Amino acid sequence: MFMNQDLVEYAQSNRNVVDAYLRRLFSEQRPFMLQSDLRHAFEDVCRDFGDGHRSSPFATFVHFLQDAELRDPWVYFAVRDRVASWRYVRIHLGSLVPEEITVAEYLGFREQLLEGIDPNAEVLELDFAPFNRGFPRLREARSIGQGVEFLNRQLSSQMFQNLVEGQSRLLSFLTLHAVEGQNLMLNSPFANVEELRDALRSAIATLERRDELTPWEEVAGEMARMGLAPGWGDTVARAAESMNMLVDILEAPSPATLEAFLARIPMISRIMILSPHGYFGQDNVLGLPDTGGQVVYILDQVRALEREMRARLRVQGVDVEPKILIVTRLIPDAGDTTCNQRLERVHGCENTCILRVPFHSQNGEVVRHWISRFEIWPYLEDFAHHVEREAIGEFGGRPDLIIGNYSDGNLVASLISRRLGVTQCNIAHALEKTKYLLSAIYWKQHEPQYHFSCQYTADLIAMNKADFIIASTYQEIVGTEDSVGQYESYKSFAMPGLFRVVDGIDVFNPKFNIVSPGADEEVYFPYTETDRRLTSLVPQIESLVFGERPETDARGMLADPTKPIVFTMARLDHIKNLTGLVEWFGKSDRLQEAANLFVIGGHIDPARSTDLEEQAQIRRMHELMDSYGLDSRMRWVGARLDRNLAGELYRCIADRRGVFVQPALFEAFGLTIIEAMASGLPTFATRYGGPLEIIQHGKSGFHVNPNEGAAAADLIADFLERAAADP
Ligand code: UDP
Ligand code: LCN
Repeated sequence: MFMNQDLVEYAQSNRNVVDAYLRRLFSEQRPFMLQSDLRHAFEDVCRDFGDGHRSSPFATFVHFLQDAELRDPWVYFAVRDRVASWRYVRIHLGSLVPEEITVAEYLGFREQLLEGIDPNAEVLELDFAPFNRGFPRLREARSIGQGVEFLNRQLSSQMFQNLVEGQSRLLSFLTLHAVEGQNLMLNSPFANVEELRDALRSAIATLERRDELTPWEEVAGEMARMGLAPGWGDTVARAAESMNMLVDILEAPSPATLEAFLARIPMISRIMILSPHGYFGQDNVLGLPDTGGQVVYILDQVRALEREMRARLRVQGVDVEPKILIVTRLIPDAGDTTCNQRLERVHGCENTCILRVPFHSQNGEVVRHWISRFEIWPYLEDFAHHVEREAIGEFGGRPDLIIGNYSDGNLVASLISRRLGVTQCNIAHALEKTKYLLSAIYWKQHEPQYHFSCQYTADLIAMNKADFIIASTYQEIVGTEDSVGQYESYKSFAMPGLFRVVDGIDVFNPKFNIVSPGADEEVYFPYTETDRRLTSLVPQIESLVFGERPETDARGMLADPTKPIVFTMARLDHIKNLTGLVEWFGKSDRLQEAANLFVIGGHIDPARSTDLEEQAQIRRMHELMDSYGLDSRMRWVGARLDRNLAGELYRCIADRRGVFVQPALFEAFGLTIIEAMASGLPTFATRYGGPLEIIQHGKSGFHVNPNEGAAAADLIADFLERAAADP
């Protein structure tokens, strides 16, 4: 604990050190300082006052500082002494002793200092904590993200402590339970748990007399007379096993049996997945603005989900066909994509479709053109109404589960799931808040371009409304010891003039569950598995990389095709920092000596882009290629590759002893990283965000700091030089 007696005593008996530290901070003449600035300043003080102070309580305090606001004679500090644990402290230049303050006081000072908000003005303060009162929460930071296991333990211990109540709740749930109007598990109202237990005992005895593989249908009549409906299993052996589990739970519930039994109960057959923004399609869309990993993730997810739901329903003997609808926006002027089609079957699925619903302007007209994800907020409420109606029509009723994706999809999921009373799951993919430094406090500056006022409000509503949230990594929820998690950043923040959030989300809530995405092994497999390789695609890939086909949308022609290739591929937006990588390459003679650079992203002609940010990046890319004279050492292609071609491309780069670089300023997860790694490419990825958890630096790849381009270029050059000497 940082705010202990030791710290206060240290400050009292080392007033000169604390004074020197504060004065050192003030000497920068900045109202706001970040973690690295605060640590550097203390280094300077230790140089003057002696190394002994490095192990003092004050050093520990400084180590935990996240940021500071300064206005003579006060410094206000945000202190994060472990993941998800925040305190606020201020020190006066006169007293020099740290004193703890509330989060509201801290945020109030910040609003006043950075945005000139009158300290006496009325501020709308948001506190979500009371809504979770009484709901179980995790205690240990290391358990964050394992909500389901925790809830199963809670549920079984509650049942154990109050067996009678727990049993009767389970009984009424099993009595009411139905899927698509079909009664499952129990079909007669048992008067009490004793009666249920008796029925289960006789049913088990009956089932165990039959051959194990006898189908449920053959015993269904007899079971129905005992009060038991389908849902226990497709064969008598499986049904008896499920019934035995319930008998065990009614006797003494253990978390493992409860979890296994609940997992067997068929509950879900119709799922609606919402992903409004971007171009949601199966072909020719990846790499278009706002169209990347989320689309890949959902298409992979539905194939797996449909298969899994069908298998689970079958093995429980339930004759219901699962159905999934991916709901997105219909874009009439959809270019060469299928985003103008209302309904599209998903390849590789039997009963999964993309349903597209248009946006309407205020006068009710259909909006024809693509709209950036930052501009779509005004359309979403109307969109939600239309989606609700159309989806109910397609399903023939309500879905069992609604999954939102990204801020917009999660908001629409919140609106519809509230109206329909359906369970809601959120998947963030990327929360914009941590991508842009100080984006909440300076929201007004960003507002014309990004509308964070809408987005962060939507995020708060949706993350609090969701029944469960799937995160890709632990750091997405709570960051690391040094960096703040994406969800954690919603705990408390100020948007001056809009609202002040004193408790926006509880990351200890068991609604958080980590399920990391993967790369489809059919598409992304090691380059060494030669018999699976799609060799017919190689000529097309060679022409992409070496530019023999002039019609390709490309710039640059590699003069020495024998060199290894530094490869990168992403949507061409500012945060992806592809232009950053080009600049590192342009400035590094060593890297240019060791390799060629190959970039896939955006368009070469800015006139072909409809997105302002992409247009700016295209112009920047041309400027860099011109100013560093890169046309013979670098090739840049604006292409939408289909999945098989992309998979084979990574492997072809590996054949040529190349590497993959993901240079983003921040990356929420980063599917390209796992695709490259799965293909066998040595991978260098940003140290900000998900890649920190995907890659173990120096073992399974390398982290690069996107703000230190020269060091990143050296790291890559070192590797290529070593690999050249020792293939
Ligand atoms: N992608 C692609 N072509 C492109 C850019 C991206 O096929 O020009 C694919 C890439 O292979 C990956 C996804 O789009 O599957 C991007 O996902 P990632 O998580 O890396 O980034 P996002 O775009 O979601 O931020
Ligand atoms: C969006 C992103 O920006 C990526 O970091 C993720 O990998 C992708 O979605 C899939 O979740």
